[in-house]
Amino acid sequence: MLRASNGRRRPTYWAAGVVMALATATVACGGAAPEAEPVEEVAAPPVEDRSSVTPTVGFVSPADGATVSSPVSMEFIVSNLNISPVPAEVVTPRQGMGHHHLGIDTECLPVGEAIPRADPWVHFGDGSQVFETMLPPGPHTLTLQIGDDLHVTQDGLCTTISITVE
Ligand SMILES: [Cu+2]
Repeated sequence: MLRASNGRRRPTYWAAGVVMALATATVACGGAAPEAEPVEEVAAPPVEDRSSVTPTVGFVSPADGATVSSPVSMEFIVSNLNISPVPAEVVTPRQGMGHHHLGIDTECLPVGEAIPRADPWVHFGDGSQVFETMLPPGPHTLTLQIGDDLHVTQDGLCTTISITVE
């Protein structure tokens, strides 16, 4: 029996390398609304009850009516309020946060007004509570007023003292 070896090559069947594209596409079936992301409950900052806790601002020094020498050293204090540097970007002022403003020879501004960034006002947007400045001899009025992150004056947060520089 003669084997057919007449050079006829047997066809080689290569397994077709079919790459099955995994159907990762979870086809969005029309009508099926995407599941809503679970909303994390964020506790709202506690609203300060000002009926029992009233924020105040004042001078630690100099004392009202004091006679001092120049340069005049000042120290500010608040209670029931957080003194904080102003954030780089402010959209909404943070509740219960503020910074000092010193008005030299001027009175308290009305509530809800933006404190000017100009004389006679000095902003302490870095959150500092001490200051030293030269003042000419004679009587002076020093006004300390809190502004929020947008430098807007707040109800009840202003005080004025009188000093004499010798
Ligand atoms: Cu300010």
